[in-house]
Amino acid sequence: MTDPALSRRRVLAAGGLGAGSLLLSGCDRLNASPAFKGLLADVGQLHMRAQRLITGDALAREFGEADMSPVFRANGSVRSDDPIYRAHLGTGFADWRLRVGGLVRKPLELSLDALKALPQRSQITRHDCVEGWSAIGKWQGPKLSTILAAAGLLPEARYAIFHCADLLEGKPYYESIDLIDAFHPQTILAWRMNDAPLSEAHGAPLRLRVERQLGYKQAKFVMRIDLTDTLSGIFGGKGGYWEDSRGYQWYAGI
Ligand SMILES: Nc1nc2c(c(=O)[nH]1)N[C@H]1C(S)=C(S)[C@@H](COP(=O)(O)O)O[C@H]1N2
Ligand SMILES: [Mo]
Repeated sequence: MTDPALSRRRVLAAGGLGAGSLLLSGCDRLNASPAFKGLLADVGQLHMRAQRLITGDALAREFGEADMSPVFRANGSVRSDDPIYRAHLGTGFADWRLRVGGLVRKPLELSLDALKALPQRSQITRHDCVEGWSAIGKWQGPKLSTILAAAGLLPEARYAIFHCADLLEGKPYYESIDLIDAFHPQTILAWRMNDAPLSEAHGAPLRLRVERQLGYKQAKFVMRIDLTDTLSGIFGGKGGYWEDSRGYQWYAGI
């Protein structure tokens, strides 16, 4: 119902706010009432929640410095025996490059310095491993969205695949996320953890932090990011090392 005359008649029938000025002052009075303000706030919350459900933009909870775990254990691979990786580790990753390719307009090769020079995000979040432990840590690095924007996605791009330097039980570790999580504001490529450069055990020089997902999605030792239109044909086709080998859930939302 958008007929102004009709809605005006309804207003009049409902209690007699007549002229424009009266309507205004009526609104002012309403606005001043605490109950009405509360109602507006509730509607705002509801709208935000609904919108985030639709856009997938809900943020993972962030914590304060005081909440950081005194010990953040390292899990899965805590080193890579790949000779090229070991050589890069030995030289402080000075000549190492993160490669970004696949369904992009402009493939990139980014040095650690280049990644550090991009706008940074820092976040204190809780890491939840399916093996039954959690830890709160601080992560810093450029947003993945910044890097993907620089590479320019081709229209067919659907997934970002993270190729890692380590093998688990002889097989390369890898992970993947869709573009909603890839462009999520808390999805970063962390080179810094708890105010220090990432250690080897935690995935030096670079790891994924995708904060609304379980521990196994947080790919360590990330060497290459490939944009694809499908997960099939990549290793076991289920989108990740654990997904392929143990049938772990691909989305792995917390
Ligand atoms: N490349 C690689 N990434 C990985 C793993 C791994 O074995 N290799 N293990 C995963 C699992 S199961 C967890 S819980 C976290 C552990 O991260 P942390 O060592 O920093 O605690 O890394 C994830 N990312
Ligand atoms: Mo894990």
